Amino acid sequence: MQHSGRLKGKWVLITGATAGIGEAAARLFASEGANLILTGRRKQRLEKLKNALLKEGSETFQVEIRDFDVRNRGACRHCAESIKGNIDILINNAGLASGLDPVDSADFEDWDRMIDTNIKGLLNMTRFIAPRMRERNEGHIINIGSIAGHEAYPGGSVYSGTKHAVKAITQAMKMDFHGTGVRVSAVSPGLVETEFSEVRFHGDKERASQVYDTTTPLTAFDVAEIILFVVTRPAHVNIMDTIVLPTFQSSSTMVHREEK
Ligand code: NDP
Ligand code: 8X3
Repeated sequence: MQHSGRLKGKWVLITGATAGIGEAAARLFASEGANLILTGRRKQRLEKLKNALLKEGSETFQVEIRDFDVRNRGACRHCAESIKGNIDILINNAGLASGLDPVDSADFEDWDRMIDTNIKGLLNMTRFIAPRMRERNEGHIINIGSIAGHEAYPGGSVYSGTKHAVKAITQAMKMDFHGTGVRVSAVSPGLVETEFSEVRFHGDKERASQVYDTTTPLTAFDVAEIILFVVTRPAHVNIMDTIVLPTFQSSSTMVHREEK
C-alpha cells in the first residue's frame, strides 16, 4: 500500500468498520498514513482487518480495535475512556436499514434497531468523543447520512426518518460548535453495494443482490473517497453535506435498471 501521508499522525475513529463503507474508509485512510481506531460488533472481522492493514501498510501507523454495539451507551463510554490520545476525526458510520415494510405492518424490532443505531448510536459516540475536540478546539465529525435523509420513499418511513434525523443532528451539531475549530460534516450517498441490503432483508442474499445486479451502484470505495476529500480540506473549510448518487440513480425511487 502506497502512503501519500495526508493523514499522517492523525487519529481516526470509524464506527462500523467491519464491512462496507466503514471498512473501505479504514483501508483508504490507512493508505494516507492515519492511525485508526476501528469499531464494530464482529470482533473477528476487526482483527482480520487490523492484521491485513498492518501487513500491507508500513509501520508508520497504528491500528486499534474495539468491539462493541453503538446502541450500548456504557460500551460507547468505555470505548472513549479507553482512548488515551486525541481523536482528530470521528466517522459516525455504523448504521443499517432493517425491513422495507409499510408503516402499518412494519416490525417494531426493526424500528428500534434503526432508531437506536442510526440516531442514538451516532449521538452516543459523539457525546463521548466530542468534548475533547472542544477542549482542543479542533477535530472533525463526519456523519454518514443518506439520500434517504433528503427524501423519503415507500417502506422507508423509519430508515428515512433516522437519516433525516442525521441531517438535522449534523446541522445542529455544527451550530453547537459555532466559533470553534471543530468541523461537522455529513456524507449522504445513494445506492452503495455493501452488506446493507442483506442486512435490510434479514439475510436474504438473493433479494439483496437484486438491488444491485441490474444497475451500477456506487462502491464503498467511491464513498470512502468522498469522506477523504471532506476531511482533507483546509482547516477553514467545512463541507456541510455531500449527496452522492450513482449515475444510474436520480432519486431514491428512480434507479435505471438493465439486465446484465
Ligand atoms: P454494511 O452493512 O456493509 O456495514 C454496516 C456497518 O455498521 C458494519 O460494520 C456493522 O458492523 C456496523 N453496525 C451496524 N449496527 C451496529 C451496531 N449496533 N453497533 C456497532 N456497529 C454496527 O452497510 P454500509 O457500509 O452500506 O452502511 C454504512 C453506513 O452507510 C450506514 O449508516 C448506512 O445507513 C449508510 N448508507 C448506506 C448506503 C447503501 O446503499 N449501502 C447508502 C447511504 C447510506 P457489525 O455488524 O460488525 O456491528
Ligand atoms: C441507503 C440508500 O436509498 O437504499 O441509505 O435508502 S437507500
